[in-house]
Amino acid sequence: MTVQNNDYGANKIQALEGLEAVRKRPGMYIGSTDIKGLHHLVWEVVDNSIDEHLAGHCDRIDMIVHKDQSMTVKDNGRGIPVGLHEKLQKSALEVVMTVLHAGGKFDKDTYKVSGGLHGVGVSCVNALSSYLKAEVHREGKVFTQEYSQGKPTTAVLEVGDSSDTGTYISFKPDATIFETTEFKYDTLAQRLKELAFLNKGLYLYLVDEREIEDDGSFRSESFHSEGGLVEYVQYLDESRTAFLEEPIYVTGKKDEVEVEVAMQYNTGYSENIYSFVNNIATKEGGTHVSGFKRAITREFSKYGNDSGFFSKLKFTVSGEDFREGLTAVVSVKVPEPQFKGQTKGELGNSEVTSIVSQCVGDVLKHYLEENPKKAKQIIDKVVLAATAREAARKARESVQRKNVLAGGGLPGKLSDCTSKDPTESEIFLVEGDSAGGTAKQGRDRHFQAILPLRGKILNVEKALEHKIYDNEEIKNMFTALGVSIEEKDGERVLNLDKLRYHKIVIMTDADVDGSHITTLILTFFFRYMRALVERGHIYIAAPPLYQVKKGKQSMYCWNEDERKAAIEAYTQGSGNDGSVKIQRYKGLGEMNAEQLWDTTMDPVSRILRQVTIDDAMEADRVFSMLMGEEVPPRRDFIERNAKYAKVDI
Ligand code: 0RA
Repeated sequence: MTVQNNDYGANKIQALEGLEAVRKRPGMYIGSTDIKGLHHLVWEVVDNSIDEHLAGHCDRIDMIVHKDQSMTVKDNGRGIPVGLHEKLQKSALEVVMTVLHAGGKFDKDTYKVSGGLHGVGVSCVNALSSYLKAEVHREGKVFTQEYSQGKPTTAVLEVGDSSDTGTYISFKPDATIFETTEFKYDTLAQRLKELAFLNKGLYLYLVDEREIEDDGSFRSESFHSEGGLVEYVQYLDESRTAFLEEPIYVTGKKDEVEVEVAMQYNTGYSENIYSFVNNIATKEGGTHVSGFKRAITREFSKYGNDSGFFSKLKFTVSGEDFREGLTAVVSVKVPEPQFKGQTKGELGNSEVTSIVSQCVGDVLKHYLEENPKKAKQIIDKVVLAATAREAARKARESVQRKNVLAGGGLPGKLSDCTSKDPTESEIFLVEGDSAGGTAKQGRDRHFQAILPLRGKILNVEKALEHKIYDNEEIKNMFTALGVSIEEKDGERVLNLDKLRYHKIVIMTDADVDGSHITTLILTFFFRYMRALVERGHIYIAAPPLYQVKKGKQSMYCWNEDERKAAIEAYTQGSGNDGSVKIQRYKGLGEMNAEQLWDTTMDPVSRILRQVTIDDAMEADRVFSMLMGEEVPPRRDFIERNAKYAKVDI
């Protein structure tokens, strides 16, 4: 019999609790060392400043990206305490910056995130930075301390006087740890925008000293929202037509759980619920979203039944009928959140369901009583949704039945692979028959299938669900992929049990039309096959933009820098670039089968980008903006993005 020696484990953990542990296994603390992990450093610092805001001591945060890829985050909070930490006989500042998990020991009254990856403390950022400087304005003075890889290189120094308070953290991520150290403006801006909506009243500023505007100033943006979640919902729906004059707004608090919700109905058909726990997005929802849905179903059902609006219906109204054309943001603050699910993006605390349900239910009940006209309009819309769902079910079942009667055959246009093992099989969704033909010749038929998609795929923004099953291309996609939509407890679910390929690759031309088609296909996946995106089955192929040739040598290039480097490499020595030929690929059709295989399809040399739910969500937003009825936001979007857009619109 073996006896587990628990003491050994505990001691070992103790010994590893220094910042060395963070450097040894960075992934355990910040998730990864790729571009995502890099930005995680920023959010770790900003989280601390946001905590100061939540505690009522900070209304401004500045973020500055410097030319050398270092970053400064400034806040006007209380400033990290600098006094002596009795037990460790060091300045509290040094303790916060150099001892793992020390930050939380000082502050009370704020919502700390114990699950997920946030909340590991600013000392982790210090450990993973080749250089860090903390500057504290407090008690009328300015104090600084500098570090390298988490170790102090100076004492805590008093360097001057100050009439305000705050904390400035400047850090340079350690290039020996991170795969890339280049911060992305769009990633920073997008999250700051979200944080502004989630924390009304807070001023957030972003300055990027790496990019100079035409007038000589740095690229910069500010983010602020007085309306908070109400403005967030209005922003999310800016290209849709609102149903209610103002979004319905809910706030409440029970047992230390804070609830804040804004919701609006629009004339569209999709359901968009965005949820957050302690300012962190919960992509997979969880108990707070369940509570929200429960309240909607309960209150509207009761109202619809009591007022007799549902009495003539020949079928039942389901939960999702109440959420058609609903856009909502559900934000909760939970003292000790538990995160579940594959990506830890789902709230697990069971007590939160009834708290949210009660808060939202109270407000909804009141709203329906006070606004009978609006209530009737919403109920009419729900009845329409239920009717449409019934029609969609019939259309879907008819298509599925016809397919079974026809022998359950695969689409004629599909060139299937020979392998029957979904885990090794791939399907390329290719724009146009001619590129489809080239792909068919170029592929490895053992594991690669080709489905050409012809013409404009149905504009899913305006189509009612039952109409999409009339569309050949869409029917082909369902049958080729082997997925089906089924109903369980009145909710539509995507059945992936018979999924025929684990990699679904969208392959379009590297031009404007191609990127539109990609947006269109992504929008379709986002709305009707979301589970495929969530499980990471969707990819985008990246064909090269150029081939640079000299004699028998050639190089494929995916961007301008590579093109310049290739020309440089071929002209060196000869001083004669006349023999160098550059071919610009605009379409897949310009490559022959062998070239397409080498550059875009061969698993050894190709570049595939896995589509995240964020990408799909953004595609959906861009798509509804470009296709939607409201023209001004579309024009505004194009103008705002024209300068920085990577694809021109
Ligand atoms: C510990 C205690 C207090 C504030 C902070 C840390 C603090 C940390 C960071 C990190 C970035 N900005 C920050 N601002 C504050 C409370 C201080 C007090 O009670 O005065």
